[in-house]
Amino acid sequence: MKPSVKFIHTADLHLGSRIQLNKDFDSDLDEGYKNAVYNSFDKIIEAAIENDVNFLIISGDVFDNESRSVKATRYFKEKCEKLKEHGINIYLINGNHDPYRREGELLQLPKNVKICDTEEVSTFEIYEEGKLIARVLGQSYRGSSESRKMCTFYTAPDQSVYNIGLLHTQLDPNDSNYVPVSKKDLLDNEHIDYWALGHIHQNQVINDHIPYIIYPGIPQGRDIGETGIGGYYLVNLEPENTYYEFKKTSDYIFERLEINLSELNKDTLSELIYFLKKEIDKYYESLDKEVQGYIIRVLLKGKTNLYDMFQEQEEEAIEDIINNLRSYYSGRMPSMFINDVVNRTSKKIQDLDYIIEKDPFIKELISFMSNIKGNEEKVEDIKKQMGDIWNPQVDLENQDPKEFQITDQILEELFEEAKDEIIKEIIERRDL
Ligand SMILES: [Mn+2]
Repeated sequence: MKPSVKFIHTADLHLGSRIQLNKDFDSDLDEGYKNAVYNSFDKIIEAAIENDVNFLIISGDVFDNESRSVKATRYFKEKCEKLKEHGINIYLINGNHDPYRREGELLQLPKNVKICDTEEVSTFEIYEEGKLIARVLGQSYRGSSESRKMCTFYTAPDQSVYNIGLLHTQLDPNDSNYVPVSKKDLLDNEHIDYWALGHIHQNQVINDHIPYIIYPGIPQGRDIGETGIGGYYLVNLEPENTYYEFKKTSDYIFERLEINLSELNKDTLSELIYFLKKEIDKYYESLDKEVQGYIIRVLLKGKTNLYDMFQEQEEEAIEDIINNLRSYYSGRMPSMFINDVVNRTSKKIQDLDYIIEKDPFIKELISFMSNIKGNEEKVEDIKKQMGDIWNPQVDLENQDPKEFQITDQILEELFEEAKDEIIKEIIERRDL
């Protein structure tokens, strides 16, 4: 029977980066935001010691930058030294953000840090009390992109112990930037029992039995593109009692909150703000209170009488809403920071249902547009014509909030908006 092995699997620490907010960090009050990325790694180190794990795995992107920040490197070194005192080794691969440095690391890292090679797969044998209990295999990025299909070369001499493979990949066989492999490629490799993946910043379990395929995600999200709670996996591989648990680490959580204004039959900004506070209060009550705070993007949606007001002075109106909400939510525990408010509302057309019903042309137009939505070829055509700022390739690691990525949901919304706009124009120009 294989010996049991217990370890922590993390990835994408991005040390040296920090939370990005839609404001300047100005006071001691912001210390929490400044240190959150470091704090999340502290929690991982504490957990490794408390759980007395056999080792810690980091599947790439320890550092945010190829050049490494001195502060981040110093910090990482100290934390690794702490694990060394407890006899815990760290096995890591370099990812696309912190590829191998020819000139060496900035600081000499302690001996318990084992970095996988770039030119071939490194295999580390893990011993406890003189007995082999597991193997860790991995290969590092040479540069900020990596087109080698590395997982093919992960071969273990035998299956007498669990073999754990570290890989930094987007898990997309067509993406040659971040190791082009598919889930099937990983399943087909019979040598590996647990694929410890890194690169995608959302935690996800791709395969929940041998071979396990798991992304731990980023321990602390840094912008509105990295929503949800961050953490790591505590893993215990054992013939009769295998388990893996997601453990939370983020102090701050980014979330998007959609608020539909269709039900708000009011016309003034003050009534809107009152309504938003009520909606956000309800949302706040529903949140997990075991964190330092929340950073929220408020998305205004739906058909509203306030549409014209937004058309005329969107920038000032949004600024006014943000200022009001920020002061209303200041001083709470957990904290609640309104990062931004995005207006995606559309115009309310009076008696629209009646008009559609009575107007054969508009009725025909709507049915024509619904048919397009169901036609894959036409949808692909439309995607191509949307222009360069729209990125049809969704980058799962860095969902840049400033870049437009065409997900199915966004495309659906665009169709709806386009439909509304066309109908609105027709009706207004006819002067109905
Ligand atoms: Mn990363």
